[in-house]
Amino acid sequence: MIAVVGAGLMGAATAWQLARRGHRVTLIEAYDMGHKRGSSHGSSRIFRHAYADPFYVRLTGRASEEWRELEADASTPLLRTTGGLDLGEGRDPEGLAEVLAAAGVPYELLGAEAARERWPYLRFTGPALYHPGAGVLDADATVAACVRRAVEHGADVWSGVRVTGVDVRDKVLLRTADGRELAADTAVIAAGAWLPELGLPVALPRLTVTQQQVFHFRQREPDERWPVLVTKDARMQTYGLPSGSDGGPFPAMKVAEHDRGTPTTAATRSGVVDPSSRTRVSEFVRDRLPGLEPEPVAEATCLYTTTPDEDFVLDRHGPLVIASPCSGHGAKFAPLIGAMAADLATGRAEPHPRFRLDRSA
Ligand code: PYC
Repeated sequence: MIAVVGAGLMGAATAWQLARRGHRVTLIEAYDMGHKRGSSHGSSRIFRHAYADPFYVRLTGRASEEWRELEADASTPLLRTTGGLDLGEGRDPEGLAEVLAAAGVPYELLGAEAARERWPYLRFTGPALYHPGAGVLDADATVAACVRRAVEHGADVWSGVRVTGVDVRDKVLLRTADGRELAADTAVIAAGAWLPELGLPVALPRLTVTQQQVFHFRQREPDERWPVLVTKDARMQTYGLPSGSDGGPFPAMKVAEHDRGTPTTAATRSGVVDPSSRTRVSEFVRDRLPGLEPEPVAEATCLYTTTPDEDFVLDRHGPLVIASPCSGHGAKFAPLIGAMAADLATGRAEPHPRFRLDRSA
């Protein structure tokens, strides 16, 4: 039996991948399924191929295939293609274009004037990289689909059950706050920001947990079709994407800072939006996204768990598989990370060197 600890995007996807391959799985979640305390809630996350690192561009191609598999298995759409724009000198649109060209990913490189004509509701100050394969995935619907299909494929699900101890012998003994004990042949630990608090008998890399804030801004023209946005200049690193249902009944864009979270822990995070982030993001919207009303209509917090090199952790240590810190950019890979964690748990693959616990940062 394989236990999966944590039913966020990575744990839910791992349980789904294992269960559909016919393995006995118990998925354990400390809170209610689909809760909003971690990194996996909300109706919108970015999917994009545009990475400066060809390694991640290749992974996005594999992730696309896994998204289509999950959608087919769950008979539900989860990833909507909108196209995506990369802007600002920090994103280096010309450099990204070279990487996408080498990987065979379709893209267009536009000058500021051409981009302005095409997206008059954005302000462009330099070249823009557009790639049509970017889009938006619904995180809440993905967790729900993975858990539902895992159960339909035979998985057991324990929700509201906190794992308080993990002992590794020839099996893994999991102890829970409500006094249960579960002996698993293998345990996949997908606890995200709770990973440092589990007291695992493995050396973790230095992990930084931050509380991030996201804001939803109404479109002035509901009929406009906005792309995903990733921007980086000397001042700010921001992203934007169509909000989905979190933005309320009218079309809206979720906009947030990627690089300015508040250091915290899963146990002590406030859940209160940092007003200085609201001010900076609203100013950014007023200045750069004139097609949006600059006062947010909704806001939320979430957690990033970031490694020093911002690569993921996806490794095996005896009967433990650690599939956790995704450094704020893992959602787009969820069903692929689920497949990779399932491969590690069942001995079908070795850990990738980039994702090992003991890689040098
Ligand atoms: O994965 O593309 C991403 C992303 C951008 C901001 C947060 N995540």
